[in-house]
Amino acid sequence: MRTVLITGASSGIGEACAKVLASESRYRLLLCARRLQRLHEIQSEIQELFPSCDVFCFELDVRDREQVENTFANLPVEWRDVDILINNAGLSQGLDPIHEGSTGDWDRMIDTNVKGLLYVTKYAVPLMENSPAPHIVNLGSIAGKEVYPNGNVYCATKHAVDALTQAMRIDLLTKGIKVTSVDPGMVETEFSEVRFKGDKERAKAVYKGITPLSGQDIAEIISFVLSRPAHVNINDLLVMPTAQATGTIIKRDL
Ligand code: NDP
Ligand code: 8X3
Repeated sequence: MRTVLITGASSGIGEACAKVLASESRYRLLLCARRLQRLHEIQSEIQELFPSCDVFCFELDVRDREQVENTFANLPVEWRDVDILINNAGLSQGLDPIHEGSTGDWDRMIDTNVKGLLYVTKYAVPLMENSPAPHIVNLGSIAGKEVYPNGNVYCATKHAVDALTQAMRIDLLTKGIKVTSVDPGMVETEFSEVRFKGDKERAKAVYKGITPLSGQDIAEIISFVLSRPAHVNINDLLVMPTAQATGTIIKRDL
């Protein structure tokens, strides 16, 4: 059994990863996010479908450095060895030109997507010391490869994730930790609702006239990445809906 720690497991890609990996009977799951109630609901669904899958849920705000350090140091003793970290927690806030952007939005994105990922990685790597096959998967984005209009700070955070993935691959090489970046284009999750602060209509319009990726699509790719033999690492995997050529060139059937 390999133990997988998934951040941001309460919805979207993180939730789908939990469910896909649970279905494979070779993983036990450490699930965290801020919404503990949602995690417990997901845990119940998983345990109904896959009763032999061990799941432990805990509340975590990745922006809170002390909470990350203390929570990881005080995990139940049977959960202190981690094989796989999926650095998935992340968000976008707003879509405004840079001179009109909200500094609060900028702080939330930088604190979550960059500093949160750093805190989680720093305090999770020691939990991977005993793993025979340690692996970190970071959720990057097409926004970490290109910049699109009004995407400014979100794109900057995902470019930072791209740089950190490369840096981790170098720094963690001697520890034998594989590091992979999975970089999706448009995936229909709660992402756009969060970006547009609960405006469901605006969020829905983002995916109008295309078949976007689903959390399940990304989870299946992550499952494939994790199942490669010991000598194979997928460094970077960019995946788009067929209808999306670049961050902004999209063919919509309207
Ligand atoms: P969702 O909004 O559906 O899920 C985001 C998850 O991140 C939630 O579980 C949320 O949990 C968690 N999260 C947000 N802030 C925090 C925090 N401070 N501490 C802990 N957990 C947090 O979006 P996605 O599933 O789409 O996003 C997952 C990742 O994929 C993100 O990193 C995103 O940038 C990336 N991505 C998404 C794409 C898309 O088009 N959807 C494309 C490319 C990359 P909670 O609110 O309970 O804390
Ligand atoms: C999320 C995808 O295109 O909104 O990272 O940047 S996009």
